[in-house]
Amino acid sequence: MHAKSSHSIWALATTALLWAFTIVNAQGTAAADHDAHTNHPAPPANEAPPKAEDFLSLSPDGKKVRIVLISAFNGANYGMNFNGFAKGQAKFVVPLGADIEVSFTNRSPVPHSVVVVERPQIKRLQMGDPAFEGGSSPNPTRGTTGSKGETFRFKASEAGDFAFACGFPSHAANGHWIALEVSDKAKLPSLQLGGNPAYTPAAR
Ligand SMILES: [Cu+2]
Repeated sequence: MHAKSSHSIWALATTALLWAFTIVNAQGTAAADHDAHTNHPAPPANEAPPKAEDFLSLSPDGKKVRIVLISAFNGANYGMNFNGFAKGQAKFVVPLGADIEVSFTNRSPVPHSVVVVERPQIKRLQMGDPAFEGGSSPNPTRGTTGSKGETFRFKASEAGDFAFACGFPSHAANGHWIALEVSDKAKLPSLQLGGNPAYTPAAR
């Protein structure tokens, strides 16, 4: 009797433990799913192909280069893209000395930002200070999830190979960057998207 009773208690305890484990496990799975969803959100509904003329223009007096950068433009590279491109597969060229105005928006709930850096910086986990004074969105390390947009301006005062990189830690190293060349030969800015011919806006 005594032995049987203790066996029953043991069986009950085991059952209770199994229940607890099942519940915890179910919650753990739900949490993991939630994390995966947060880290890799479904591609935004916008699957229209990117058009270069939407991202590059000249001010009416032709003196200012206007650049539009949109993070998570589509699902490319898990949303870690600018205008649908990652890993340097889009390239802006701007003339040396040009005044640049960048309008940045992020379509994702995952924070992103923009920092202009020298090309080798993209391999780092932290982007550090911008290569040109003013050349980043506010708080690039924290990034933004706001859809209202952020504007910043800088002068392309040195020729060379640069990048528009995301300043959120580890994003650039994971491909969240596109190329920026400051050219002492180019007279007009241009933008090449993937394998398409480079687009040059007409001076108006
Ligand atoms: Cu990013």
